[in-house]
Amino acid sequence: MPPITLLRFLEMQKLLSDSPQLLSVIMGIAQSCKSIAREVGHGALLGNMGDVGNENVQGEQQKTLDVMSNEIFIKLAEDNPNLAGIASEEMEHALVFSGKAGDYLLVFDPLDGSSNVNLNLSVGSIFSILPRPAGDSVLVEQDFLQAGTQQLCAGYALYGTSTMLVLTTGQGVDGFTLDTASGEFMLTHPGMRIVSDTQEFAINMSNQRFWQPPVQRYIDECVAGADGPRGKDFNMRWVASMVAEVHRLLVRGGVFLYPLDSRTKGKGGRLRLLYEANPMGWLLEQAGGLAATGHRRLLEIEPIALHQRVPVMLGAKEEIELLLSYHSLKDPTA
Ligand code: AFP
Repeated sequence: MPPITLLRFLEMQKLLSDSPQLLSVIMGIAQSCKSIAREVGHGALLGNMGDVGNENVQGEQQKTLDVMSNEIFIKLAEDNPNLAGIASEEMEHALVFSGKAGDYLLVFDPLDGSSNVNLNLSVGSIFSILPRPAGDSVLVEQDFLQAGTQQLCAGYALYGTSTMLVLTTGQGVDGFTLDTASGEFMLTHPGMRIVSDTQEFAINMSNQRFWQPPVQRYIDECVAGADGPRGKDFNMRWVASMVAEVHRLLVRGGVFLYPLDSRTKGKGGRLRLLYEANPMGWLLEQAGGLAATGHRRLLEIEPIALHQRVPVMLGAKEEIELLLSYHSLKDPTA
């Protein structure tokens, strides 16, 4: 089969005939991610690897490339008539384009894992397209607070050894690699599925003393390896870039955990629901995996705030189900 471009693939998914407006937003996101890939790749050459010297709404040091990536998405939204508003990790409030009658909202983390950017480790952009709520009322920030089940398209760009775009529109997960010669995203990973068996877990082990008992038990059993109850050895990875971790799950399986712990309990967790957990959670579900908080399905959470944080457990179905079973026990250590 001849190589297929992203546009041709989406046309084959009937997106063009069913909703050319949604297709134009997806293609706009792809174009924005190409621009971000270029800025990230030239960051050191253009002196853009530093911090801007202030914190973002998350209380995190904002990097120059965070701001540049955010501005690239804002430009996309300003230019695309189908986007009525956007919300970003880097902006305290949603940006509503009152003069526009667009049918879609875009929420995103413009440069996830940016604390890695000057280490030349993989970083990425995470995006999620939501429907503009029906009715002709003026769009307000509350309209962005939609459960993950409402997403129309979700995905990420991975700025790694190659630049990839991985997305779902609810018809499975497909991956595209940027051909820098043509500037086209080419279909290279059709029908990505997470393998059910796994020997790999991703968690920040330095937080172990803060974890709740169910997670302690699950990780202890993985670390116990072949001599323990799992009867096999496990490998551990932690890149501190969610996009890279999720991509690894889709390519070779495993679990990614950022659970609630005694430090983050007051804030609800570490990772953000709308533009990190929900898009990644939908991708994992579409690839045959599960996405949970420990007690419930991630995508069913009704958001109460734009930057709401949640515990995140993503990955192979059997592994997440085992974690959920430990969370349901009165004494998880039994
Ligand atoms: P940054 O975007 O601030 O680098 O945070 C990345 C992230 O949100 C997610 O991509 C990582 O999985 C997680 O944080 C890493 O958290 P720790 O730094 O606590 O390990």
